[in-house]
Amino acid sequence: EPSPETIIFRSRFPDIPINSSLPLHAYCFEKLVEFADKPCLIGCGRTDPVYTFAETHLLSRRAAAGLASLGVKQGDVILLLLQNCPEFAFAFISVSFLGATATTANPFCTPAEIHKQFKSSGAKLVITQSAYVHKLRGSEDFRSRLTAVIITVDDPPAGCLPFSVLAAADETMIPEVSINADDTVALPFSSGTTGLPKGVELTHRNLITSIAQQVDGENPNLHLRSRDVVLCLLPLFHIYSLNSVLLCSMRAGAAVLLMPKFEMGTMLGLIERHRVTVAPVVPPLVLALAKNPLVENYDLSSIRIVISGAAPLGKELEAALSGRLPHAIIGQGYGMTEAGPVLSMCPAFAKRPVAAKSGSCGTIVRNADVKVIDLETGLSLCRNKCGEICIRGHQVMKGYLNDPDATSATIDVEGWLHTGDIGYVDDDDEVFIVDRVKELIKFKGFQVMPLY
Ligand code: AYL
Repeated sequence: EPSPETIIFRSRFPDIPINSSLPLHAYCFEKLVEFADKPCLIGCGRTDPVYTFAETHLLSRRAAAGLASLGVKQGDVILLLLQNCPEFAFAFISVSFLGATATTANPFCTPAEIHKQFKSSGAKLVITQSAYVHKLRGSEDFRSRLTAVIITVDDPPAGCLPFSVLAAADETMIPEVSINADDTVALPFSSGTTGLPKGVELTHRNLITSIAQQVDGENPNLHLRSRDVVLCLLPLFHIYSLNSVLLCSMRAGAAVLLMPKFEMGTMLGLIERHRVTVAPVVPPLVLALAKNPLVENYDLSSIRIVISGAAPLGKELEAALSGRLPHAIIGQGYGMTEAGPVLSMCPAFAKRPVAAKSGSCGTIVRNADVKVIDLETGLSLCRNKCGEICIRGHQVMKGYLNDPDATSATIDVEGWLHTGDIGYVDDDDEVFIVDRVKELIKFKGFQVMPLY
């Protein structure tokens, strides 16, 4: 009996050429000459330091040379345990230069959770803040790993090195490495559809493809311009912010405003002061922006795009925020760490915008296939029928680190990533999520590590 044809859905925008043979840092800074003197990173603190694209590139190269002088080699893993700060960006890009891998962890995790990630990722070196060093040293096992160096971005406690050892290195001393597009550059942790947190191997090719699917081409799905100021409030240790905020902005020449933690008044003041134009958020932040009376005291008229992702956004909430920000386009992105992460994005964010329906997660990203399968039979379903969403493309993770069983349970032999999300694709190629079959625990849009 011949098996029925698979029903495949595509973006409502045409495919684009994507050159994913570059290393990630080279792709992100491909237009360095054009953007050199433009702001790339804006820190916040007493002074709001600004780093241009040229300075960001230089400090990342110095960090790469500094890490190399501390013994970090191609293929090594370093752990970033940081709130949002410019050093996060320097360190992440430096890892790409070295052909190494960055595993990113939430500094609010417990010492046991952090230790578990440290161990299973095989990290050799940690970049963190002095306030979190006790979380690393609390563990007996960590102490016994003599190779682990700890660097802090602020004043280092005894036995740790300051970030200035990296920032002061000679950028011409970066070792020459030959980076393969399928080498892992980022290793975020996710529970996926099955059980405990696992390292998600995202390669240079995966991330370049995902960034390109969002911001490249003559009609980018997410149109970031070099005069945009993008709010980076969501934590960079999570792939949503790392990819869609930091890396997409770098590629597009936009400035990123880095906020280390959420505080409503501080955020509103920064949006007003820096004329933030793009605000990537999660639904609880949409709620705060829509309902908090403090908002009335600030001028938020610079915001032209609000992206909500990582959890469902109710129609009423979307409408409430729209009432408060009448000039802004409010829409959703739908992602999953393992999917590189973006599966769909609001078409109203495009350079040539197309209105999206309220409640939709946007159109499928370009250069990717989506199918919706029946949970019982596994057969693909037609439009407007609910089933499990599956995606295929070069943005999908290489696999779970050292876990071939979990990988093959998530990515099938034909390359389809099974999301564990239930939804459908409508007549206009818009994706709607209605439910979840996996046991992923989310709080305020972010995964909660289950107890081991
Ligand atoms: P993870 N609506 C409903 N559920 C969502 C949405 C959404 N818009 N986005 C994500 N989810 C759920 O790995 C869904 O269950 O990555 C999905 O399988 O922490 C799960 O969250 C994945 O959780 C963007 C926009 C990234 C969003 C993201 C989300 C990354 C969340 C980049 O541009």
